[in-house]
Amino acid sequence: GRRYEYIQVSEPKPGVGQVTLNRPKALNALCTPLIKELNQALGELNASDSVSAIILTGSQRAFAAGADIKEMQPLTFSKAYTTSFIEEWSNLTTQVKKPIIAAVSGHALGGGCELAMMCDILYCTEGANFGQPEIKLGTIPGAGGSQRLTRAIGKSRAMELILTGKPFSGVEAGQWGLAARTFATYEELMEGALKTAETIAGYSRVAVQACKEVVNKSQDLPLRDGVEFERRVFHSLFGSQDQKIGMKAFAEKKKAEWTHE
Ligand code: CO8
Repeated sequence: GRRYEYIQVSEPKPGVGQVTLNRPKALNALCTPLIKELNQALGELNASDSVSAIILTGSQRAFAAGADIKEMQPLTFSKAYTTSFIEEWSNLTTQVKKPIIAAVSGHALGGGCELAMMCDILYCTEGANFGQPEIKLGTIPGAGGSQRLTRAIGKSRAMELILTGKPFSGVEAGQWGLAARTFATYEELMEGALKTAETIAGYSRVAVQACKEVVNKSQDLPLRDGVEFERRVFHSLFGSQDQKIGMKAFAEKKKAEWTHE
């Protein structure tokens, strides 16, 4: 919409919200005002009663070419430390309870790669250009890249990529399991992301939020605790209307009409 300078927000299908990074002159480099707008838009989509799933995307040429290097260049340690530089990036993973699908085409470098990895499902084009090139700038990944890339593709590969700064392709992202699916073209990518978002939006919002919560717990908890956490949440869903509605619809061979309660 008109309210934003660096992003666009839309609802391409019922139940689906989309945020499109829109700073083409800098290949969607993630300056602080862009991150502020992104957080605001995601907060609103999260609170919206009409949205169940979210797509986060950039342009065909760039998902995002990283944090804004020109903004960071003069930054000092004391300034970064006292202002908790980039801490608000984590809002994306903590405040948004609805699933976010990253649709990545073109460059996803540095903070752009990290932003994509913060999302719940990552789709990309085969030609997408991922990488953690911070080492070339005399620094390191700062928005979770060293942790999320390593968990996603294993230590040896992540170490090699982060230490050399070498980019990797969408094909490799798919082969290594960083991307859930890859697509030959940009159009197919956007269509695929929309289809998946619509599928998710067709389910009970209560169950969808619980799915996201329990899967994410697997990243933080040991298996035993994770399985126990899952069971507790599973038990709690017997308190939802939608569990009754879903199972009744199955028994009666009808389509469930979710109340999201
Ligand atoms: N920051 C600021 N401006 C950028 C960035 C960036 N990350 N990337 C591209 N731009 C700008 C260029 O400066 C250029 O602007 P101008 O026209 O005014 O010179 C414009 O975008 C177009 O870029 P290019 O002309 O370079 O386009 P090419 O097609 O020739 O090259 C590349 C595309 C390969 C993507 C190239 O632009 C590039 O290498 N960009 C930098 C990639 C990079 O190093 N990213 C990592 C940044 S560090 C980081 O993300 C640290 C994360 C820490 C946590 C998050 C903190 C917020």
